[in-house]
Amino acid sequence: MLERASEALREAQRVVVFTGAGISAESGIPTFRDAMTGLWARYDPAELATPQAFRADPELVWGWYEWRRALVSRAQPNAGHLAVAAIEARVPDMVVVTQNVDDLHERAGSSAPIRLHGSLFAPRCSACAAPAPVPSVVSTTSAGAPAAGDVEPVPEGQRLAPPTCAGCGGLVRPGVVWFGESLPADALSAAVEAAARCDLLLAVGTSGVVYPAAEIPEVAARHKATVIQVNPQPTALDRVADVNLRGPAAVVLPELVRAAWGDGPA
Ligand code: BV8
Repeated sequence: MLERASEALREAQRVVVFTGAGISAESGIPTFRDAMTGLWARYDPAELATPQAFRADPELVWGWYEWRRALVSRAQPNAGHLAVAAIEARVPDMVVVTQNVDDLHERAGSSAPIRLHGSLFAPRCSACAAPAPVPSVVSTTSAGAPAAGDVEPVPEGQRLAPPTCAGCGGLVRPGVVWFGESLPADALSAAVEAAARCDLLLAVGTSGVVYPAAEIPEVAARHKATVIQVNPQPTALDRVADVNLRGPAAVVLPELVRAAWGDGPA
């Protein structure tokens, strides 16, 4: 399997790497469906990641996203993210399409991932949509405000009042795509176009259940690209994958890069 996958990767001229929450799991970021650890266990993420939830209880939803942003800010990219950047360094025509809202691909060296579901680091006004500053610190600790730029851990389940827009006074919301919201049209069309023209798509760490993002590997398969999946578990994408590499991204992706080009990611 690894031999066939590495040969296809080495021969590929146009590559798309399509990632989900699983690629960040080994950085300590819970995947979307197990993100509800601890106090958050009593909420269904699909309920919390909605405009309705934010309207009903903005402090609960803002607290959840700030907890996740603090977690990401204190995490490091893992060998899986680094291997994706290593592939980008070897395949000139390569596009990263991510469903994730963390910034670990960028921090690993991927230049400009297509972000289908937005980012934890691009808050905006929920009323006038003006971009809002990322809070420099999350002032939740009673031990005085940490130095600017330090992101204190946010206790799980902590309600936090969202900031208000400097322009119109509206509530600031996370810059992510919630369930029931349309994906950014330019990002989605760029991702579909990249999938339609690639000759290899690597699907990493996604359950393939959230649409329309989950269509991306299907578009590649329809256009006769080789689809390789990296995931320790079976997923909805098994039916479109030509090769299933069963294992964690931080182990399998560096192995794949070494097998394809003889040396590990820098
Ligand atoms: C929309 C941002 C139009 C927020 C997220 C059919 C067609 C179209 C839409 C729908 C449809 N049916 C239902 C819908 C609606 C809905 C949807 O798809 N629902 C699903 C649940 C059925 N889709 C939408 O609402 C989308 N919008 O359709 O707009 C519209 C407009 C108006 C009115 C109606 C419709 C918007 C969807 C975007 C939602 N936002 N994220 C946030 O992050 O809080 S989605 C969220 O789930 C994540 O961001 C992630 O992108 C997504 C998928 O999760 P995964 O990344 O796959 O993560 P998951 O936990 O599921 O799986 C992790 C995988 O990793 C597992 O397989 C595991 O085995 C693996 N793994 C674990 N460890 C490792 C690993 N892999 C490798 N290595 C490891 N170490």
